[in-house]
Amino acid sequence: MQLAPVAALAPSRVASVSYLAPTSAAAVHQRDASPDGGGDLDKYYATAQGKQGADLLRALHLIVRTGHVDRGYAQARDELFGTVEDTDGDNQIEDLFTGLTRGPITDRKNGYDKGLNTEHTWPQSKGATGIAQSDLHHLHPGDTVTNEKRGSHPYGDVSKMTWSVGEGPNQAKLGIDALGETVFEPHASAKGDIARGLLYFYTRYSQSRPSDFTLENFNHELPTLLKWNAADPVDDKERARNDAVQRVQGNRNPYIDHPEYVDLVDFAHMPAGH
Ligand SMILES: [Ca+2]
Ligand SMILES: [Ca+2]
Repeated sequence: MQLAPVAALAPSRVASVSYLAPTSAAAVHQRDASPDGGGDLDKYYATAQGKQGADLLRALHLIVRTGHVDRGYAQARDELFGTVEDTDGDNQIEDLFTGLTRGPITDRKNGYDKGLNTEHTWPQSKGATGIAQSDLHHLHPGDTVTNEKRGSHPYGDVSKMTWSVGEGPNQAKLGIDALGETVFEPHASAKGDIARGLLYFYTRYSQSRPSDFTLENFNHELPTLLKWNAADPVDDKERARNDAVQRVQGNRNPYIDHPEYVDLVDFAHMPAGH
């Protein structure tokens, strides 16, 4: 697969073009310049064309598995803070939970020194282990204290708040949802990003499960994720991030490139335990 990275990564390097074969670098450049994706993305998703439901999910699973390289957890986090979360290159990094930025941050160490660590939106305790532990599509920098509050609770809409951080559009909350479950609710413009990351994670791993993989959180989150996906649509920053993740680990999040796939897969009607 020509989109797969071919060169070994140096930790914390910004020169991401060197991770790609020359033909792929050209293709990524072309995609950046073309909001509709162009022919390269069409090729990437060719085997998904015309499919829906479980057939589409299976096709997407095979697409995102192909060329996916495990760079290891340390290197993944270096890339997260060094390149993936800073696609505009201003060394300012956003806290996932509140959307507030911190900097200057150029690598994982700076980030940790400024009170950020690595949030697994699919918790490690629910199966984000092995290659999934270092899968950048579901990792984000998050405030260390807030990250502890989130723990491994599901994401969701809080009805009765018990803890919060940030003000107005930057507020993040812990509390009880309408079903009585303890959930964590981030600021509004993180909701779609988290939803698409978790839908990717399900697509990537539910058919080739890491050890300890469980749908415990996902089954509770799913109705909210579908709502959040619609309420917070894909923007240019999320598209640039998807390109950056591909440069590191060789695969893409289909729900960023093709938001309509979320409805076509019809997650809400997947067979139980699929
Ligand atoms: Ca930045
Ligand atoms: Ca967003």
